[in-house]
This record gives sequence, structure tokens and C-alpha cells, in this order.
Amino acid sequence: MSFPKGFLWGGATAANQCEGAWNVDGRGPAKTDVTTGGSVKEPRKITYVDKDGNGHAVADRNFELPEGAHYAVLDDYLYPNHDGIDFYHHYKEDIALFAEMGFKVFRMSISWSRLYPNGDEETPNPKGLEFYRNVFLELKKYNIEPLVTIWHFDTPLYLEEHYGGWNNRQLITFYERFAKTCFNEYKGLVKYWLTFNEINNTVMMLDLFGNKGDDTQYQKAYQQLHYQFVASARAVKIGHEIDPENKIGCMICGITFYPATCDPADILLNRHNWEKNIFYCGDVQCFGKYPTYAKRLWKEHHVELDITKQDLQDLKEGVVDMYTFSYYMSSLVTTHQVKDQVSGNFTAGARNEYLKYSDWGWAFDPTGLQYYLEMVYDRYEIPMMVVENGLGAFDEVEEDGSIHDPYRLDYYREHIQAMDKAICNGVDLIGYTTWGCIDLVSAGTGEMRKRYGFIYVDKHDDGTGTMERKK
Ligand code: BGP
Repeated sequence: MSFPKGFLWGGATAANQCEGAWNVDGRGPAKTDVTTGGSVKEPRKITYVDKDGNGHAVADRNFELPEGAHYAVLDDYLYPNHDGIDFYHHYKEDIALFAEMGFKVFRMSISWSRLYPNGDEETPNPKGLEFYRNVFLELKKYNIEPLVTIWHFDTPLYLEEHYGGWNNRQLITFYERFAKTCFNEYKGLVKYWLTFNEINNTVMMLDLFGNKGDDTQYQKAYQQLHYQFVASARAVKIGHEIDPENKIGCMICGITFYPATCDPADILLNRHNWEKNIFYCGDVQCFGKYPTYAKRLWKEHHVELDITKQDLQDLKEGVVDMYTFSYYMSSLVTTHQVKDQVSGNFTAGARNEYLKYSDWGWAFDPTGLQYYLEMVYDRYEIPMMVVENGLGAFDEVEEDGSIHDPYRLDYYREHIQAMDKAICNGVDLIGYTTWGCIDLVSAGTGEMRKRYGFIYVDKHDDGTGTMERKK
């Protein structure tokens, strides 16, 4: 094996999917407490209160909040994010288990609304600051390096409702304040940071969800993305000023796209697909400027963006130190009528006859990981990390209480071998964090039953369960 000494092996989580304690110690509600991401197969799940004060839990792809209604956390197990796996109260036990597995790194995120309950306050919530400090100190006890995502989908709900979320330029300022607080508070405790989780999802999901978005949706998505690019760049600048030791990365949802046929039209579409869904974000965050093909992409959907001179300057000055990405699958691209359709959570398109698929329709493709690593490293030549990779499955507890997941062992073995090959071929890969190291709520479907291991949590979609952890 070619993995370098000091390689960061470990696992990954996100605050909104594991912490729970959604209203404890001053935390405010986040968007992710009241809505799931949704998927091709399953519509988004939403909880809200109508104008007469009645609570509703619905699953609806094109949901629009009715007049006078507002989003609200309801104790309804259609969507259990707000409870998570109660990492908030179990972190010591969980970190001890991570240490037992030999983790060198633990990826987690900081809940924005735990530090800034509404998101627009001037000063942070001391209880929130204290919680993360305690987690970092606990990790330090075991020499586990934290890898911290600043934003993992969980914009404070107040910012969504009162400012229109990332449609509003003001979010840049609020995010900047939040990021600055993180860098200042945890200086010396945290060195590895990621600014935005799967930043490319904003645009890519419009394509992947099968029902292609209309121009208005693309206009919104590209604009939100621009504000996030600027916010990310400013955070990188601030992070470096506060501590030059900080290593700050972008985080891309990595899907390896292949043309489904050798029809030149498919080959071209595939390249355009890489540009639109993968390279667009990486190029801005690693090169510090919009790529030449951006104009083509904007034109395609009649997009006109609010971009200032200062924004462009910020992008230039805030390039990331490392390229990180999640990798779960590859996907086929074609201009032809698709006969054998994959319709899973996050995936749509033609089925690849050479690959096996998970219960949620995700293609098992370790070679795609090697392809991605080599292709992207060649483009940016900066250190890379795979910060999510794993297999969501229906894990069952045996009568004797044990859990056996040989399918997961195969999955990891083959993806690790693929990384090994990429390193042999020159890729500067510095770390690998599996998703997840512990069962947590699925971002796409809001389910517990889509489990990722390695630690089983006794928590179920109907709300039952003791939260007991099992190896
Ligand atoms: C990524 C997200 C994670 C995680 C993972 C698995 O897109 O960054 O938050 O959830 O996908 O997806 P799911 O939870 O839908 O199985």
C-alpha cells in the first residue's frame, strides 16, 4: 500500500444529522430541522404550522409554504433530524469508540444556529461555543485531528424566513462573522476546515432530480452559488489571517460522469456535464476566478448575475489550500432515450450494465473514484482528501445483538484499493473520512434505516429506540 505516513484515516458526520438537541442551550432552529434535501425517488419532507396553528408533516416535491404558515420543528418522525442520534449528549462515548477504531481524524460540522441562533446576531451564544470546545478537547485527548465543515446545509431558519436565505447578499456578511468566530475561538484546536459542504449541489441537484429546473430556478441557484463562493473566499482569507497554519478546503459532491455511448454527442455532453456540475465550483474555489465556459453555462439558462468588482477580487484572494470531495457513485450521461433507468436517491439516468447498485440506486464504482482523483488532481495540483465515502444499507441486528455487514467491508476494501492506485499514480491524497462512522439521519431521505455503520445506533424512523451504540 502506498498511503503516506501521517495519512488522515477517519470518519465523517454533520451536525444537523447527528447532534439532535435542536433547542438545547440556546440553539435556534435550522432549515435542516424542518426539511430534508429530497431525492429523485422521494420528495422533500417538510414540517410546518398553518395559519390556524395546526402542525403538518408532508412529503411534497414542489412544496410552497401556504399563506400565513411558517416552518416549525414538530415531534413527527416523518423527519427526525432535530433529534439526530443525540451526539450532543453522547459525544464522549462516541469519540472513545472512534479512538478505539484508530481514527486519526474526525470530520464534523459546526451548527451555525448553535453559535448564532438567528444567524444575524452580533455576538455568539457562549453555550454553543463551549460545546464545540469540549468536543475538540475530547478529540485532542485521543490525538484525533478535527476536520471541521463550517456550513453543512444548515442555514439558520431565521435567515431563511427573514432574509430569503442565500438569495440574499447579506448572508455573506453573516456567514463571514460566523466563520471568523470559529477560526478565532478554536485557533490551536482545529487546523483543517471546509467552507461549504457539497457546494456544487445547488446547481447539480436541479439537473439530477430528473425534472430539469426552469430558467428561474437556475437563475436563483447560480446567484446563491456566487454568494457562497464569495463567502467561502472571504472565510479562507480570514482563516489564513487568524492562523497561517490553517488548511482550508473546498468540498465538492464528487460524481464521476461517463458518456453512455461513443456517440460524439454523448462525449461532448459528458464534458459539459463535468464543467457544469463538477469543475465550475472547483475552478472558482481553486483558481480564484470564473472559468471561460461559465459564460456558456449562464447563457444556457439566461442567467444574469449580481457580481461586483470586489467579489472578483475576493475570489482571487481566497483560493483554497486543498480540494476535498464526497464520492459515492458514478453516473452515465447520454443524449439518447434511456431504456434502463436508475432512479435512486440523488441519482437519475441510464443504468450502467457493468456496475452493481445499492438499495438506494447508487452505483458501486471504485474505479470511478480513481478516475476522479487522477482527473481532478491533474487539474489543480493541490492536496486532496476524500471526506465522504460509504455504503447506505439496511443493517440488521441479529438475535444475539450482533450486526454483520460484509457488504460494507467489500465496499471499503475496493475503494481503498482505488485510492492506493491513484496515490501510486502521483495523486497527493492526504486523508479519507468514511461516511459515516456512526449511523445518523440521512440528508436526502431523512431516514434512520439507511445506515452507514461502523457504529450502529438504536434509533428508528418511528421515533423509538434507546440511542444505544453497538459496535
Ligand atoms: C452527502 C452529504 C451528507 C450525507 C451523504 C449521504 O451528500 O454531504 O450529509 O448525508 O451525502 O447521503 P444520504 O444521507 O442521503 O444517504
